Amino acid sequence: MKGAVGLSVGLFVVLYCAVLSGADGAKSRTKPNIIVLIGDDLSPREFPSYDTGVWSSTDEEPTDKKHFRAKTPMLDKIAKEGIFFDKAWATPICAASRGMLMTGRYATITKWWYNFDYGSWTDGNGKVGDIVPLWITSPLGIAHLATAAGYGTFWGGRAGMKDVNNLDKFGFERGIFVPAPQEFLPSPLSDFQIVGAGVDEDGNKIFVNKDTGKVEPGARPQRSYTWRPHVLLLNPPNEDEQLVYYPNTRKTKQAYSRGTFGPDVDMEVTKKFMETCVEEDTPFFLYATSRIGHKAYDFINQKTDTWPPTPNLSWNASKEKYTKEEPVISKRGGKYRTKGINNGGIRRHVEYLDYTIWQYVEKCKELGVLDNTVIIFSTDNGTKGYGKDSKNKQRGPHVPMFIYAPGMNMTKQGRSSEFVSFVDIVPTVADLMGVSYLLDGYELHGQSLYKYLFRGAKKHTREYNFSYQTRSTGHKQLIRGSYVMKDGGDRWYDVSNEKRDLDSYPIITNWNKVPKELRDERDELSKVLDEFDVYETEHDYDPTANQKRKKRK
Ligand SMILES: *[C@@H]1O[C@H](CO)[C@@H](O)[C@H](O)[C@H]1NC(C)=O
Ligand SMILES: *[C@@H]1O[C@H](CO)[C@@H](O)[C@H](O)[C@H]1NC(C)=O
Ligand SMILES: *[C@@H]1O[C@H](CO)[C@@H](O)[C@H](O)[C@H]1NC(C)=O
Ligand SMILES: *[C@@H]1O[C@H](CO)[C@@H](O)[C@H](O)[C@H]1NC(C)=O
Ligand SMILES: CC(=O)N[C@H]1CO[C@H](CO)[C@@H](O)[C@@H]1O
Repeated sequence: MKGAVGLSVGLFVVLYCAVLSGADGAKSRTKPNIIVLIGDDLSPREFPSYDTGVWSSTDEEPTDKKHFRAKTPMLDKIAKEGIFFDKAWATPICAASRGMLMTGRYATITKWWYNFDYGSWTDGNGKVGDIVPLWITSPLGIAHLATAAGYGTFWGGRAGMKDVNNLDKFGFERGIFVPAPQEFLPSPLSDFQIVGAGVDEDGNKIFVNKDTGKVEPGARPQRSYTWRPHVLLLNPPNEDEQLVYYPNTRKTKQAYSRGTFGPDVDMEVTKKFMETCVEEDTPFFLYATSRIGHKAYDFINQKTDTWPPTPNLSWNASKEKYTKEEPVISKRGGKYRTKGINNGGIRRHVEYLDYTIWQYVEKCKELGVLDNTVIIFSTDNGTKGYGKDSKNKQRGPHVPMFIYAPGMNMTKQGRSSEFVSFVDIVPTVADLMGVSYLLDGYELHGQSLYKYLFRGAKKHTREYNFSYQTRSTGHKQLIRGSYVMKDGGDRWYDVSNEKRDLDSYPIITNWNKVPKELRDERDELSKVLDEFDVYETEHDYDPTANQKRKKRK
């Protein structure tokens, strides 16, 4: 395992060392394996289990046409045998959501307010950075807890941490990043790329597709994360470097081609890690941050801002088995010929996530650990372009969430209308791993789902859901309670009756005409908004903050 983290805050060095040498460091097979899979930019309505009656067509417009609807046999099964939440909230944007998920804290502490809006910081040497790293604001992250609990930790997919030189500081033992963050030098391997090639006569920047040699009008620099992907491995076995480009072995080099699909590479490396953990009798924690669902440049059809093709899948219902076609992509005269792949679109991405979950389940079965594994599936924020205004109602922060733990006696099944937030994941996982005591005196915003999911508690204790939206145009807070919801446009809605589409809530214009409980809840929620309305005063990171937090309790 790679070593401890050099933290700038004295107290936390002490805490962290205590954690690493803690009593729970012992390996134990009784601890459940945990898989957290996060899809990218997909709203609940894209998942048939939610039965919203409406979903996205390929061109982002809402539709009820079956042709555009994803088929998700695995998630349909999980929705029945496990649990799925219809009021799960993240934030309207990926970096802020990932910050919440990895720390259990809101942006008031993480300082990860928005994709282009982070707190700045001063390190021990007085140097100021523009983006304070999460491992500074929140030194006890999800992987630190897992490591302390004796888990093997793996991070697969998209890092998105703005901190590529310090990926080790997040506490993961191994990882695979598809693609490597843009800040990295282009891979020396011939992955698909669009690169700058100087300027034209009028001084406009020219971009060239390296594979076709063609100039791409309106393009910007791109590295592929789907076909022939740009991949980095974190601490791969038998390598000295911390970050190594994939493919890195004779076998993987031979197999690497235009028909290599990023999520498949990701899965292959992840499965090896699962095998190693089981062989070593170590429980595993997988944090899989897929880019599936994110719109991108489609190198095969040379289209910008689309959901690129995926390998064809077919499902055999009686065998509960997916079969994937082996894709072949060849080039003739600047055009690609393909076999075994579809035309892309959002539904194909949702289906590939379903296939991904099926693969985890199958691998766990094969390794004999499925009855001791918890799978949590969600996404980072709503579908891109949904309403073309992520300030609109809950479209930004509202995400699907499924939890499946066959063999662990979940005391709840089916659809749940309890509130659940991304900040609840850290305390839930800590309970499952048996290390929640490490969080004593450490300020968290999340509340564990453990008693609700596994001990028969009637309700999850969260009374409302809260989220941020910040942009250069101003700081917005979104909140939803049992009766009312405020969106990023400062509009209030009556949400006392859930709508089938999870969206068409009536706006409240006259508070005198609504029942008293709505007004009362508005007043309660307004107090919470005030309490967290510290964007102006607590935007940046204060190096003494963690010490103060520790002392408070
Ligand atoms: C599914 O699997 C069963 C059992 O092996 C087989 O009989 C059936 O033909 C398969 N169905 C399809 C559609 O391939
Ligand atoms: C794979 O997808 C392509 C494009 O959608 C389609 O033409 C082909 O028939 C598919 N193959 C299978 C086996 O579904
Ligand atoms: C989700 O985040 C992406 C950026 O990652 C953004 O483009 C998209 O509009 C967001 N979706 C919603 C509904 O806010
Ligand atoms: C689940 O419940 C069964 C039957 O009540 C029991 O035998 C088993 O030990 C329980 N498993 C766990 C992990 O609690
Ligand atoms: C239900 C819920 O999330 N309650 C929390 C709301 O926020 C306050 C302030 O952080 C907490 O004290 C509550 O536990």
